[in-house]
Amino acid sequence: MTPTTRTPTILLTGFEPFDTDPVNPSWEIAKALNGEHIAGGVVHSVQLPCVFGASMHQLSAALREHQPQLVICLGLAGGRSEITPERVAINIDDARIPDNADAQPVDAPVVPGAPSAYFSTLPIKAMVQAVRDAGVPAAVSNTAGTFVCNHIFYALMHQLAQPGNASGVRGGFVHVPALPEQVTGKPGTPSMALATQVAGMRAAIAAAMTTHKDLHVNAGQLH
Ligand code: PCA
Repeated sequence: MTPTTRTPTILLTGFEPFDTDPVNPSWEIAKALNGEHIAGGVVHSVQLPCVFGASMHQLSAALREHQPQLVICLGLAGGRSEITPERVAINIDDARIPDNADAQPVDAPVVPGAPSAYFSTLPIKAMVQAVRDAGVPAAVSNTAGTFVCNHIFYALMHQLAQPGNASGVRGGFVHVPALPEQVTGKPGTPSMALATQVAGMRAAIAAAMTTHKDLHVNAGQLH
């Protein structure tokens, strides 16, 4: 039998709306890119609940089902003006607001007994450069917070760090700004149009697919 070569899958997740917002740009972006071929891979988008625990289980199921080569989880970071690939996931759940199932953990580990933190295995600096080259503001972020986005980012990196990931699937997390319609009543709050966010993420995904050694450029912050 001749072996069939499958187009590599890029798993792209976005979150359902949370808090008081009726929309979450992270899912709108993922939905818009679902089925697109980018740099030799095909995007498969999955929506995750904004719920501690359940989001992690649904992500694990999606990883098993789709066997992706690359995984990028997206989430909204209200108040940010750029597309921000995250550098590090930490092993803590500390919720300022309840999740969509009304849970509000305080100082609980994401995975008990697991390492304190994991770095993204995405080429975050090359991604920032590629997004900027596409004409879209981007920056490396050094904190994904301690809510459900950090939770899913940590769960992803923990799973990819297990010996079962022998083929070296890479993954990480990108926070995105609010949509203009989310901030109409909030003067001074940054936002970015959906089409711009989609174009930025398309460039970021292409960079992640094609860059195996990240750029050695400074993206540090003093605080
Ligand atoms: N943003 C939240 C959770 C879901 C989302 O889109 C966060 O940054 O944790």
